[in-house]
Amino acid sequence: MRSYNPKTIEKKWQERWEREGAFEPEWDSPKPKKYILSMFPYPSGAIHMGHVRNYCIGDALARYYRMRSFNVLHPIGFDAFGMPAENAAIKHNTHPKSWTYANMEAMRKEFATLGLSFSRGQDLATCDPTYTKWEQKFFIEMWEKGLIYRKKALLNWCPNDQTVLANEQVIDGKCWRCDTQVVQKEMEQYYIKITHYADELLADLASLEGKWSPQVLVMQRNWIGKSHGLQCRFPLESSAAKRSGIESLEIFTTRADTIFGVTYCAVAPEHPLVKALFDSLSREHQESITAMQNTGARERATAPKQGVDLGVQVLHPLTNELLPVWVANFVLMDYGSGAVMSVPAHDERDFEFASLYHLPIKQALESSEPLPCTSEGAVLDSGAFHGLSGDYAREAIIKHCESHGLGEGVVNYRLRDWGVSRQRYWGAPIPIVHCEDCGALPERLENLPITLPEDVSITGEGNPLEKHPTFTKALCPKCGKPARRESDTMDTFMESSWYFLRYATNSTKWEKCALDSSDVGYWLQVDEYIGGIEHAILHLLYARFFTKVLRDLGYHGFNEPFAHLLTQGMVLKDGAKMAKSKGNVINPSDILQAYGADTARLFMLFAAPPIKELEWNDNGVEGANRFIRRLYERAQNAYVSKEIPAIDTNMLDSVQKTARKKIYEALQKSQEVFTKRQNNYNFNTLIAACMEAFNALHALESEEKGSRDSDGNSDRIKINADIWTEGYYILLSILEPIIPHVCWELSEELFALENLREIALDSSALADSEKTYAITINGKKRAEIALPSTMGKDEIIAQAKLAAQKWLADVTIKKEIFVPDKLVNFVVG
Ligand code: ANZ
Ligand code: ZN
Repeated sequence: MRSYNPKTIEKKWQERWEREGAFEPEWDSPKPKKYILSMFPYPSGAIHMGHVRNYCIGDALARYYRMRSFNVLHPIGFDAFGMPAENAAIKHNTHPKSWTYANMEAMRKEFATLGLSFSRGQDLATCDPTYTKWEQKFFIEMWEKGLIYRKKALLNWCPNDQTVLANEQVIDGKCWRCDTQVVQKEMEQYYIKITHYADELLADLASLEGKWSPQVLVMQRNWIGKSHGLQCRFPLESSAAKRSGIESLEIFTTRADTIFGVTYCAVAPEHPLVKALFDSLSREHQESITAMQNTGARERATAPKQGVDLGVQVLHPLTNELLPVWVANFVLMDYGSGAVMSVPAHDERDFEFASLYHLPIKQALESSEPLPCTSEGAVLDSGAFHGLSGDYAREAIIKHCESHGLGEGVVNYRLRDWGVSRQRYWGAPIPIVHCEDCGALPERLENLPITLPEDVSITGEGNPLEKHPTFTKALCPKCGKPARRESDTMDTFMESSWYFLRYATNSTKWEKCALDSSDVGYWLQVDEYIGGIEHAILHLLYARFFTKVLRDLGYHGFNEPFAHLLTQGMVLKDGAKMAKSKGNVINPSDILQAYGADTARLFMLFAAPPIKELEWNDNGVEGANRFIRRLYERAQNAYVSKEIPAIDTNMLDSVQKTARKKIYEALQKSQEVFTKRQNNYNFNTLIAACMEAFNALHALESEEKGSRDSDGNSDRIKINADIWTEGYYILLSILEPIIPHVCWELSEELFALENLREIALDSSALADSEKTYAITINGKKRAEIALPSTMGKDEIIAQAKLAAQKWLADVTIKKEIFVPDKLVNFVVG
């Protein structure tokens, strides 16, 4: 018996696929298409198990649809800009570019050893100037449409290194390199108006219902965070108004119904009122406020509550009570109006703050729970709103404020505009030129791409582009005078926001255009997008947004890029996410070395449904390997007929029927899993069905041996061989998307077929060969018999009488009730 040797088999097929360019899509094809996309990787240098899982899922889908004669686009590339390359450059004294390109090469080799059927001709690296060029053009087009603006923003700044720090580089409020306390510094930044599209981004989520995971839809909705509320003015008490030059404090609340419980107001540390009163505050208070301002927004969210009494009062707009105004670290300047009306009785944060600083707490809603009570309740005020609750109360109070000129009902979004500038080297340069006379202007299109100079040394101190001797030197696009080129680069989320459109443009056109609208129109939407849940918000929101912007810029005509989204679960080891720090990493290359790609692929898809977490299990890997080995080694039982035999089902006995039925059940399962997206592609059930079918073929074998010994029935042996052969053909076609190498090897050997084809479902094979009948007498169950499903009614009733003989002996049958496939009842007297 020959033995299974994955190394030779896999190498043979991988070389052949490579040589033949086997997975290139057709362009300008009349065929129906499928666009299957796994999220592209960052070129870290080596793939991890999360990648393997991601690509095995995508590859199974791509291969399935290719077999069904779809034109399939299944591209891969690299999200190649970003900070890790700079960090590696500092650490290993290399250049980000050479580090990145070397890593991409290494990872492409790994993809090949996994047997992934990528459309290699569409492979792209986002750091390539041909990619940068078009991204810069998009930037300019958005700028000209008024979708990009500059605004001062607070950035993490290390005073020692004189450099801007990314959030990840701030550790416990200190610089990651030198441990200096980080401060917030105001600097001009570039913003894209994603808020302009907030309503559309929210509304179109409805069209993704049932197609994207519900969890992701919820996260996107919350991130956009549309809320209806009251914007309302609390007038400053007159001496305070005089001192600050500010008439009133504008607040935003979603809980206008709680307005009679306001006991103080709170403002963000950056609020104009704080600026106006700053000099009048004590030294100690000034220092506390400065410390709050120097804490990044992310840290403030989790920091303990902190506040300072501003020493001024405002008037409650409905009751005219005097209320103190505090600065509070949890009030954000960039949400609502940067100020809140505080209702400690009905809001957790206000309650905590009031308890800390001994501020009054006033219940405003009926409640049986202890305070703070955040649920709805009837308004306790004795005035016009008394007894109203929830939306009724809010509506009535908003109406009242509107009619008295105190405030108005507003819609607020949590979504902020997208800050896209980074003070980093390894990114796409922002194509803006600063002229002393003409201001900030976009580069001329003929000067694109603006490429990165390579003669820089990456030290981690500042942005090397800023200090580069020639990079910053430019000519004003308008007046032609010497001007300064922008040294900021773009957020790398820009690149990942349109790569799926670029992939869908034939790469032969990449020099000439950004996107080809007819190519993109043919391939989009992406039929299945597969990736990690960690991209549920930013990447997926930016990609949706960019798609809408490019639509409005005339590049294409659709609204949403990803028809379906599959978020895969994490790969765990010993219950924890694989991580170097935990020492529980299983290296894909070790598994490939020991077992081969088919085993790795089978394990990945068998161990858990794609959306669930997958626990690594050495026994599971062994089991997957054993199944493939048996499949390979027993292939000789399929007596080669080179053709799929036609099987006369009338000739089959029940064991044969069962074997054939199991095979067709597996085929049916495969169609359900793949085409109906059953339970988000629960490949595990389909693989289990294949294993069961394979075992049923074995049952046939032992039965055959038995019969050969006794009467040497050669017809039976011929039929068994036919069932094996047909079974193999079907199993190979079902399993090809999952374990392609061994399936191609066997199908070449057994059938000498060019291609594995999909087989039509033979529904007659699926019918049960036997039916079980309950036999009841006067409704009481007495016996059960199994009968061939081909048996007719009269025969069945005769058999039933035989089986129930002893209960029927002394009685007369008054009536026979027959329920097909289920039951025979005798009514007796
Ligand atoms: C009074 C109140 C009473 C509130 C109550 C809540 C519960 P969403 O729903 O997320 O939009 N808020 C408003 N502006 C803020 C800012 N700049 N920084 C921090 N918090 C701010 O949140 C709206 C609620 O968040 C508002 O409603 C306000 O507190 C607070 F029982 O006003 B509320
Ligand atoms: Zn100029």
